[in-house]
Amino acid sequence: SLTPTREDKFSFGLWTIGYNGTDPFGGPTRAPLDVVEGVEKLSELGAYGLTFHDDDLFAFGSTDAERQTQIDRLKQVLADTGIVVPMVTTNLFSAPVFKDGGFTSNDRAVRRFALRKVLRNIDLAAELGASTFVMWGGREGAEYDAAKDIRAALERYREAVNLLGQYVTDKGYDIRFAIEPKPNEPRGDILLPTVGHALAFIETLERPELVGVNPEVGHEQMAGLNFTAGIAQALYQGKLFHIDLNGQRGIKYDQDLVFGHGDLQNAFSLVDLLENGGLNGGPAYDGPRHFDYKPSRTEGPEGVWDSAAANMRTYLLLKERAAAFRADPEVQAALTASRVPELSVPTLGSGEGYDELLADRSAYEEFDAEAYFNGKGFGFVHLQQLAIEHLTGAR
Ligand code: GLT
Ligand code: MN
Ligand code: MN
Ligand code: MN
Repeated sequence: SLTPTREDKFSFGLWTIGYNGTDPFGGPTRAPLDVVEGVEKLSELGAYGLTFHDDDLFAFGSTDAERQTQIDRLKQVLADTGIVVPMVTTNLFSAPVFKDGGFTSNDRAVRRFALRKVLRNIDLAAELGASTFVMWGGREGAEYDAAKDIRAALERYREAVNLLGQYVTDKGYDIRFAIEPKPNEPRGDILLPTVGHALAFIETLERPELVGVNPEVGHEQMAGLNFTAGIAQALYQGKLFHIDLNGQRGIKYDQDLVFGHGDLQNAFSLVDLLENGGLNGGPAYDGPRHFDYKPSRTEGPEGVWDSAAANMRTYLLLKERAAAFRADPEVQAALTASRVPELSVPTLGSGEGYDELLADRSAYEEFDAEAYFNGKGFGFVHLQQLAIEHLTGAR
């Protein structure tokens, strides 16, 4: 069905529906959104979850009493609506003190303050039952090569994440961390710029099992990368702890469009992967379908809710189209003709090593590569056209 339900696990950042339209060139186009109204609206639209930064809920510099009032108001509306908080994250980028980063600022006092801010917010995440803690390090980076010792910065990043892993372990919190890569913006270059960089970094940690990735569609596409392929690798490595869905059109500033309003073909293959798993099997994703988009600056308040609904509807449309794609016998035949299933067959036979391979004359001495190839193609274009026909509803 194209009507979102709680089972679809759609969640939204409070900063997404609450985005007031401010950009580097001009001020807000919309009034501030109150969290209670936001949660009520999401609930009406069929979402199941709300996520937030500390500073989305209570302004940076709030007193303890102000902070508690907002937490209580959130808890009440969660109880009233049944909306859950699957993920929480910390703002280490808006306050001017973080202009050179939080965990990796050259200024040690800032790094210590950043850690305290995160520890406090992890306690809140645990209190609200969140199981994922996202770390987007948008200010962790530099504009100038002379400004940052990258190896020292990575060492401080590592020190910070190790400390957080120690903390949740000692506290017995059921929380895992998800690093969100982004190549640039607001920094000229951001540390851990892509999914691949983050996956490599995670393996250097003291508790790698506690840390995965939260890839965002637009962030990988800003780096010219194929988002679906990056997600497939994250799934392959058991590291897709969370996901930020949105739309991006090419290599430019972070657009944060509605999901599917950017590269629609890649959105189709992404939903197919998340819902149906790999073409040859392999796990699908069962976490929150989290939208991290910005309602366009041209929109009034109704446009905020139109766009929130559009994210979910586009996802569900693509889910229907992907199911039809998989179920189509012609697609199945095309996949076989393209030898897609054959990639699951190990290259060596069981018990075979290099000795046996070297002894197999049919693999080399008697393998006539030209005769074998004989001009034959893989038929990928036909297969892709079938995908397009399903995507456009022609089949
Ligand atoms: C910020 C960023 C997003 C991150 C959020 C989590 S904050 O809006 O642009 O991509 O997911 O910190
Ligand atoms: Mn973005
Ligand atoms: Mn963003
Ligand atoms: Mn994001």
